[in-house]
Amino acid sequence: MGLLPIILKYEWEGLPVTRAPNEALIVIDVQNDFCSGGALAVPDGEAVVAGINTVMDEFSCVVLTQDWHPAGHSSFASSHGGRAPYDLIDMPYGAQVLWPDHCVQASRGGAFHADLNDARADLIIRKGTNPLIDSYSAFFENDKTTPTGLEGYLRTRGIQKLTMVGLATDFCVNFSAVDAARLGFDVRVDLDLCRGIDLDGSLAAALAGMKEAGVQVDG
Ligand code: VGL
Ligand code: ZN
Repeated sequence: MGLLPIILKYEWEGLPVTRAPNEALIVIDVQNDFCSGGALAVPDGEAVVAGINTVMDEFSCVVLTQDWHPAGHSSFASSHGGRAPYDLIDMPYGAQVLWPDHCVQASRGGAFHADLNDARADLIIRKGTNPLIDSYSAFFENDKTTPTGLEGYLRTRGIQKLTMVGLATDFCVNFSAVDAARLGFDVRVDLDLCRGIDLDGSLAAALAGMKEAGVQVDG
């Protein structure tokens, strides 16, 4: 028999807030480049910010991820002569979509949306920092083997249940959710607080793939 979950009650600005201690909110890539006016703008991307800030109060642990590429990253079309954004190429680790330059380390585009409550973050995990490998997932780079360290962080905190929100539904949210489910976490994706890119049916494929992997997809 497992341990009974303990619910902690907090008072915050006079409001009682219930936070389950073994649950984390994983906020994927709510960065300027994925919002309106950004280099890789996800339609309506900034619409998720207010709701994400609100829902943070329900979680004892909040993790933010940040796409964080060095200039000249191998996922950028501009790094491959004769290639255009959204072309597909073969990389040593498999197929890779080429993107406009985005989320370059320390650029304005790589910063979190100004209204995101990043002060609430317990952990900020940066990914896509290896110049040669992209990283959609918050858990593994696109080679599917190099870990980011997030799994160890969550396990050592005793966290088993994850809710994922953010950008983009069909890329970084999808890869993160599927990896988390495969690692044995209980994973929920709240679609109200996600927005997608939808390249050639990628959104429908992602929704089907997440459900297939055992992710609870709702909202
Ligand atoms: C993402 C494409 C490239 C994402 C990141 O956050 O979904 N998509 N880099
Ligand atoms: Zn990226």
